[in-house]
Amino acid sequence: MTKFFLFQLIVFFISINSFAQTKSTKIIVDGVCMMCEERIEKNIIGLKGIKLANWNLENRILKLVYNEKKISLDEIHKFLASIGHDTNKEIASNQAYNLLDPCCQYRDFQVVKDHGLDRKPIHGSNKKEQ
Ligand SMILES: [Cu+2]
Repeated sequence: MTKFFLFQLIVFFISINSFAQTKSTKIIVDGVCMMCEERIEKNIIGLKGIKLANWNLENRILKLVYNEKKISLDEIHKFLASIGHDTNKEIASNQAYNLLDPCCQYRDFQVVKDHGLDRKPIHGSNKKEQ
């Protein structure tokens, strides 16, 4: 009986501890279409420590639940930039950006317009706007 109680107590503290390491956050990630959504969500969910990922095309907000002991917010931003998507903290290199499908080129004014969207990219101004 005492042993069982001790066991329960240990299980209780382990679950409290892993709960405390779980954080939720919102990151702005640039993109224009369903292909972007799939690329963002499928790649980020594959990372160790990411528990939930949901990107919204309308407001460009990526909702995340992650384990801060396994991955940092900084690493998440850098990873998103590495797959070609600008975030509110990290800008994708031209090399990574250029690997995106032509229809996903969210820095291009015409591409954004073709998706029925009326907005500027998170970073800088649209390429062909001037
Ligand atoms: Cu896309």
